[in-house]
This record gives sequence, structure tokens and C-alpha cells, in this order.
Amino acid sequence: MPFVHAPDKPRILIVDDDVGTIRLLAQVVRELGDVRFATGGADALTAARTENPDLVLLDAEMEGMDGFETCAALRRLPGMEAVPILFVTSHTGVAVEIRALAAGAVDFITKPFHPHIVEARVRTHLALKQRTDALMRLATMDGLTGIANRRAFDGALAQETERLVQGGVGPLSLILADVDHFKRYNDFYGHQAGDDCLRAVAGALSGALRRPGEIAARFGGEEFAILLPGHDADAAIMAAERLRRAVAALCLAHVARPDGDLVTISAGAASLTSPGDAASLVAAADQALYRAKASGRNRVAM
Ligand code: GH3
Ligand code: MG
Ligand code: MG
Ligand code: MG
Ligand code: MG
Repeated sequence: MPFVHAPDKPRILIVDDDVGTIRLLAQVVRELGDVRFATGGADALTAARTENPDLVLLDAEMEGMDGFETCAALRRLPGMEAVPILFVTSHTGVAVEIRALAAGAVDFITKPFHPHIVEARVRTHLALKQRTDALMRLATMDGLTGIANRRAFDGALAQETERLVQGGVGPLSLILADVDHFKRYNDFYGHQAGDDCLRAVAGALSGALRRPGEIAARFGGEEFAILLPGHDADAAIMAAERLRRAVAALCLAHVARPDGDLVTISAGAASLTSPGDAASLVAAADQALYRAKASGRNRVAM
């Protein structure tokens, strides 16, 4: 399950091989969002990948890839599963409408269209999309820290290990990080301050990520998981060390610990270079974390 970020202005993609129609539709919906357009199916797929539209208005009859084919292909793109696609077409008839709905459309508007009908339907579907996004955020975001939650992490880990099985992608690494002597932190500074500390640590960890596809998640309690697609063991150790330093650089006082006076993390890293299962990758990182703790904390182990 992807981690969904906060909404900005909705993006509306208009796909039609007739520029006049694009112009008309753009006029109708321009108050409702930022408008992008494509004049064919292939263009539409490219635009969907790069522009992350929140809604698509799609013509049925186009040269090359027609609207039905385009609709089905759009639906299969990652991140496009919940994006409403509305057909706007001069085709009428039960069979065509059923075909559009079967291809993944949520609505079917016939040309010549009435501007107010188009506007009202676009408004409705944008509102639904916003609600879906909000629910998705709730389902994938950790409520305390705002980073990805365990559910989102488990989904991403399953997806990445599956990709290793499919072949064609590089190694995969995982870091488990745990706040050092956090029970004493809570006992000394109070639970509220403990929560603030977890927020700060989460911010430092997610802020220290470098490449797209990397995910920092709250694994549970005061433990965090960082998924690093494409990282081999050496790269993972370097990343873990960077994360450790990022937390230490917060310079949060922790005078209640017996072995220092700042908040730090210990981190365990593990890597898969060939297909392996998610559970054993987590177990290996957990064992490495245990070694980091046992050898003195505020350090990284593999
Ligand atoms: P170690 O260095 O070995 O990891 O010691 P530790 O004290 O950090 O480990 P321990 O597992 O004994 O304690 C973890 C503490 O984290 C206990 C628990 O109350 C606290 N904790 C877990 N979740 C939260 C949370 O959401 N907020 C706060 N404030 N504390 C939490
Ligand atoms: Mg056409
Ligand atoms: Mg712990
Ligand atoms: Mg513990
Ligand atoms: Mg701890």
C-alpha cells in the first residue's frame, strides 16, 4: 500500500484527440483544479505517470489506442487504482457504456455535453477521490509521528521482496532502528516528552533518506524500520550510520541514561541479494539490532 501524501490542488487530465473538445472541457473544469491534457492514449499514459492526476476525462474514439484500451491501461498503472476516469463521448448506447464501465470508468457522459452536468459530475468524483485519499492516509500513516505506519511498511516490504523474486532488480536492504534507553527517557521526562522525542526521531530518520523508493516507517513503539531498495550490504551500513548520526545530531538531552546524555538510536541492517522472504530479512535485521544494543548502543551492526 503506497504512502499517500497530503493533497494539493486537484489535477485533472483531459484526454481527447480533438483539440476543440479539450478546450471546451478545460473551460468547464478549470475552476475545479489544475488542468493537463493529452491528445492520445499513449500520451495519456505518460501524463498519468508524470502528473499524478486526481481525475481523468477520457474520449472513447481516438486514433491508435482508443479510450477503452487507454482506460484499462490507466487503471493498471501504480497509483491510478483509485483515480476516477469519466468517459466523455459521442457514442451512445448500452453496449458502449457497459464496455466503458467494464474497462474501469466510473462515469459516462455523452457529447454534446451540458457544461453544468460535466462540472457537477467532476465535482462529485473529485470529492470522492479526496475522501479516498484521506482514508488511505489514515490507513498508511502513523498517527503519532506522521511517517508510514506498520501496515504501509509491511505492504512495501512484501512488494519489494516480490520484486526480487520476479528478478531484474538489485539488492534490498532493511534497517531496524531502536531508541536507546527510551524507557528511562519516559520515566524521567514524562510520556508527553517521550512522544515529542519519537516525533523528532521519526523526522530525523525520514529526513535522512536520499533516494526515491526508500521508506522510513514506525515499526512499533520506539522502533523504526527503513526499507532501502537497491542497497547492498555496504550501502545499507552507510545508510544506517547516516541515520544514526542524524538522530544524534538532534542533540536531544537524555540525562537519565547510564551511558551518555543525548537521545541516540541503535540500528541493525540486513540485506537480500537474491530472492528471500520478508520475515527472514526482518529477523536478520532484528538480530543485528540486538548485537548493536549488546555491544554498547548508539551504533550500527549487520
Ligand atoms: P533499549 O536501549 O534496550 O532499547 O532500552 P529501552 O528502554 O529503549 O527499551 P524498552 O523496550 O525496555 O522500552 C521501550 C519503551 O518505549 C517502553 C515504552 O513505554 C516506550 N514507548 C513505546 N511506545 C511509546 C509511545 O508511543 N510513546 C511513548 N512516550 N513511549 C513509548
Ligand atoms: Mg475522438
Ligand atoms: Mg524497543
Ligand atoms: Mg526493548
Ligand atoms: Mg529502545
